[in-house]
Amino acid sequence: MRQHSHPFVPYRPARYDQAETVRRGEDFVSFLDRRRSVRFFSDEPVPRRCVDLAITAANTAPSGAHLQPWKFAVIGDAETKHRIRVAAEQEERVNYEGSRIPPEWRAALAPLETTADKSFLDVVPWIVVCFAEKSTAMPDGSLRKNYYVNESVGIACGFFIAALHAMGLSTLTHTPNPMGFLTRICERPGNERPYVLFPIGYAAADCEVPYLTRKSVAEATTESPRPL
Ligand code: IYR
Repeated sequence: MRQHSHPFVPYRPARYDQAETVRRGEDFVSFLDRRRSVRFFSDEPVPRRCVDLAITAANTAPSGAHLQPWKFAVIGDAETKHRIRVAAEQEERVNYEGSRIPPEWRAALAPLETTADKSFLDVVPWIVVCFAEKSTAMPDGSLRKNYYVNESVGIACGFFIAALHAMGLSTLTHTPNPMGFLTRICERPGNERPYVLFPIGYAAADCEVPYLTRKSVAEATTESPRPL
């Protein structure tokens, strides 16, 4: 028997035969491959429960020392959504019309046809802002340092995005930088940094997305050791 200094419990993840293992992988890939980032949303209401479920999915993510260094600010009222839109568009106008986006970056974005117009922030039923906690305020008032914050929060956001997709909802990984306005509007403390903003809703009936293809497994793979 292993000896532990902290509580451990048995863990028996589902096991499938090889054919079933592959089949399930293929199903999961085809599910994920149907997800697209959306910029044209319907104003149709979405139950708050769906937002809570996406956050609960994010909470299942692995994190550095299991410190779960994230907080999700949920915004559903029209006035706050509008304040976020106005502030985001103000920053994005500087990005697009000023020189904060250098030419090379601008060229990379061109196929997406993104602009400073963020009207979807008024349209969607929900906006969720993920904050990364560099440290976490403990009940005794002390600050606990967190580890691998970016990695942890990035993975949690991936789970969040996948959960929305599973519910038939759409989102956009939106970063209207600099995002300090989100700290103020969401009234978050200084140990939290705005990480990503997610508009959430159903895709508009006439939604379009840029044509794109995804990297093949060969393009995304290198063999180690490299074959001769
Ligand atoms: N944050 C800006 C610019 C932007 C940057 C990247 I990288 C994108 O993939 C898309 C947009 C905006 O949201 O418009």
